[in-house]
Amino acid sequence: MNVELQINNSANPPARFVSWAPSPCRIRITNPSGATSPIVTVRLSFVAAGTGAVGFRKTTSGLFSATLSLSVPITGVSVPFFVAGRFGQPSTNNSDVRIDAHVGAALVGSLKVMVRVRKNANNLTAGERDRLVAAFAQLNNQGAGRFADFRDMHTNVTSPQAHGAPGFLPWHRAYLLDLERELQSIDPSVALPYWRFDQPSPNIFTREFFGVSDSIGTVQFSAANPLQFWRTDGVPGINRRPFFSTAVAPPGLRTEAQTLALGNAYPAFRTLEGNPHGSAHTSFGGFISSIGTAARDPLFFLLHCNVDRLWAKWQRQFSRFDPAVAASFDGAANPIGHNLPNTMWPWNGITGAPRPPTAPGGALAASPCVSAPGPQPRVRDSFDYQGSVNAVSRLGFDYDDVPFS
Ligand SMILES: [Cu+2]
Repeated sequence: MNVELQINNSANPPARFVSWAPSPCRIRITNPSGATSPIVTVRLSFVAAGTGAVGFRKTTSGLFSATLSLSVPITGVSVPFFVAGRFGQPSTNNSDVRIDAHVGAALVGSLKVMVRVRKNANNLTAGERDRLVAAFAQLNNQGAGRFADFRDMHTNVTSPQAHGAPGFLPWHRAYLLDLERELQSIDPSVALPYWRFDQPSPNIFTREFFGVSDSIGTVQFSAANPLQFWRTDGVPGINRRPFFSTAVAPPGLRTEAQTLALGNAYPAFRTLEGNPHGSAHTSFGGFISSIGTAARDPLFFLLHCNVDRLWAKWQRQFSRFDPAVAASFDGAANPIGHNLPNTMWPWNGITGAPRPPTAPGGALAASPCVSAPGPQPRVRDSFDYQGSVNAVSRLGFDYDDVPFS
């Protein structure tokens, strides 16, 4: 007997990535030989080859468990189930969890998955760190790669699409997701990590990772670090001048607890755009210190990943995943691109005032694992990132310290 397991309802190996949010999966019998009844009991379990661990459940609610028995008809009809990463036990390497299907003592199917979530960049393994910088460097490709589109999405001209209004958080969530999917198309084991700018993060500011600034702000890398070839706007290298000791956190930033205490309605929480977000940017001189050049520094994406994580934590704390709940957003009449039903530039391809004159990069990258937010996301499509309000809204990422709601 043989079964086929599909993760994220796909037979495609690139779809074999899970996070804390449940992945819809299915199983069917492809070869019924040896079956003694029209319905076979198949038992799912997993074997950990590394740090990753998963759980199973049969229905859209209820607890996950380490094993699951399913009644599967020999006709070949698919039976649904769900897999999720076990919170606190993400993978460090691709395919480090093997899911097995047994009928009695016989192994009838098996495949490998990764519990892939966004982690604190300060705590990555050397392997995770090296794969991330390699993917970033390849996306940049010494200035000739697709990274140029991401740089061009975030400039002084395009700034009103993304800043100073309620769409700040939804826009940057889509922006990070688009970049992360491009990194994953280079190396699917990579997830964008975050820089917890309210905590010391000495391991980020090393020559092996995001570099060490010299006295004039030129970022220095080790001989093995491919970020040494980084190039943007036709100019080699990164200029970044920390105004703080990189052994500690920058002073004067709201802590995570203070940020989450800004208020339970979005208009209050959104003031994080100034502090800690803006304060984290201006804790440096150089590219990352101003909107027009910030995206020339790859560290920018780790800074923003933490801003997005703070939003995710706030959403969880106050149940603000549903854009239809008033306090989840600021429903006033906002500029174009900052209202829930508005499509977001540049993915909508719209050019000409009040949108910017160009729309770099085309549609938002598709994922092998999830269908949302679609190629031309609206502001409202950024909210329900775990699909906890509506499963089809799941965006396919999670944070190591933000459980599924
Ligand atoms: Cu920005």
